[in-house]
Amino acid sequence: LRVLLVQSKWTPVREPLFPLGLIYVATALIHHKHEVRIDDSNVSADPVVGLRKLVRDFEPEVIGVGLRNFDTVGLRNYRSFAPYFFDLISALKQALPKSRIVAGGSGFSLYARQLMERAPVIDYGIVGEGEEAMTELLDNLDNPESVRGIFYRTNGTVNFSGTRKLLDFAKSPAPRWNLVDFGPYLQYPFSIGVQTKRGCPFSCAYCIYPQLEGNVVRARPAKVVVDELEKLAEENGLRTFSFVDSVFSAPKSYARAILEEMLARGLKLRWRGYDDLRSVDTEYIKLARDAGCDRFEFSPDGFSSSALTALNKNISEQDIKRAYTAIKKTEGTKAIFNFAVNGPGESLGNLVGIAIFLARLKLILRERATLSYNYIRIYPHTRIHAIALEKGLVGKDDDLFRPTFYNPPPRKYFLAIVDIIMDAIVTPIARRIFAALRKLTG
Ligand code: B12
Ligand code: SF4
Repeated sequence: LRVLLVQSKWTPVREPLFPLGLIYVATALIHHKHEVRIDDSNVSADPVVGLRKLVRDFEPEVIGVGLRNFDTVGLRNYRSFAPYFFDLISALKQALPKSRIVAGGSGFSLYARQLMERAPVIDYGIVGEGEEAMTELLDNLDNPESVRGIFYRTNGTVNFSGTRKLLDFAKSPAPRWNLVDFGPYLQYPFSIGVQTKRGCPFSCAYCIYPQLEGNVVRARPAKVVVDELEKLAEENGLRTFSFVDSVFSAPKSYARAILEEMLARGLKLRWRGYDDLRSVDTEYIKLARDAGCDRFEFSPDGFSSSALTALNKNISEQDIKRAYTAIKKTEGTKAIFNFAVNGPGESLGNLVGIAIFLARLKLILRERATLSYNYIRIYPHTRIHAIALEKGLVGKDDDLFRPTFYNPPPRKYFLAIVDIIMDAIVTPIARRIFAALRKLTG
């Protein structure tokens, strides 16, 4: 079949990202003899006109639309990208009414039923990994119920065919990178993603990554990953990239194997990825820095032991301090620390503790540390959802399609004032102080 895969739009609110998910799906489809084209609305000057022309010329029988970013997640400066998605699928259906529309991607997977119910132009929805589900669906367009992992319609009702087994990612073929022109993405540092493994074995209370990728780690051989990086650098001009694993540095032995191989081959690449606080010590930080890590990213989320326990983080305050000390001691490193405020197990005293720790961190590491805080998003079927239900913070009929955050009163009122003060006064003053310090110290 002729299949067009399109990435829904989120620019200019966020920068474009290389459509890695679409590349993986396309690779599987090409392997099964389908003819595939990819279009990313985020890098087109005029996505609607460009797509109309592509649809007219290529006449796809199936159009797969990827919704990666449903929204910006956080409560602060919240933006939804769903309107772009609804406009895009309607325009595509209008341009070629006889084509079948299949939706997929992480943003779609989180709200698959709700999106299917709100947008009748979507014929089928794929939840989670798309490679095998999409391949099987194309062979069974008239009996989608026989394919696992599919939302489909019968007489106007949305049905789900059941959860499917995870893909054997370790054996999946190398992505067909050249289906997409690297040119537009090379201008945006770290916008090209490389995936070493799928799955996260941890179960933090708010997190949906194990829902999206499973909780069993499925890793590709380290050598194969580094071969891919080397090839991308030589043939496609890759200079910076992101490891898009749910957590890059766990398991540590696997991350080390990749980093050591990168160093042994002398790859001069800069990269970013998410880190596991348990695995980080000075030795690991040095290795990652030498292998090109541009910035470490930690998400302790809580700080006190009561908050860390309630969030099921399985880390301690000591782990956070060890990571901070390792960064401090290792020259040429930068790190971002993400915290959640007003989560379960949090008290006003704890919040003051976080504020003192962060102030110290910033004063000592200065521009090497970026601090970020947000509120916990309640996604369906997570432990935080169960806690919020138990505490009466969400109703049992609330499908959470409208973004909902764990932010109970009375602290929510206090924090709303802190947010305003931070945005209007503290952040601009801190920026000026750091700019002045930068001038003074050259
Ligand atoms: C790594 C990552 C990042 C990195 C990306 C680096 C890079 N260069 O790519 C960084 C840190 C920059 C990032 C930023 C953001 N991210 Co992010 N990110 C991820 C993460 C961990 C992995 C994404 C990934 O590339 N996976 C690997 C690819 C291969 O998988 P995939 O895209 O899911 O594709 C598979 C399936 O979804 C499916 N599929 C995909 N497309 C399609 C299309 C069709 C038709 C079909 C059938 C199937 C299909 O098949 C693919 C192969 O199996 C996910 C969480 C997760 N574990 O999935 C969040 C995630 C995708 N991010 C998310 C968001 C929101 C963001 C931000 C908007 C956050 C913000 N506040 O700014 C920004 C947007 C940045 C931007 N410029 O667009 C959300 C999206 C859900 C939502 N609520 O919208 C997620 C799910 C995390 C979350 N917090 O909920 N992110
Ligand atoms: S927050 Fe990170 S470590 Fe925890 S479950 Fe999610 S991906 Fe895994």
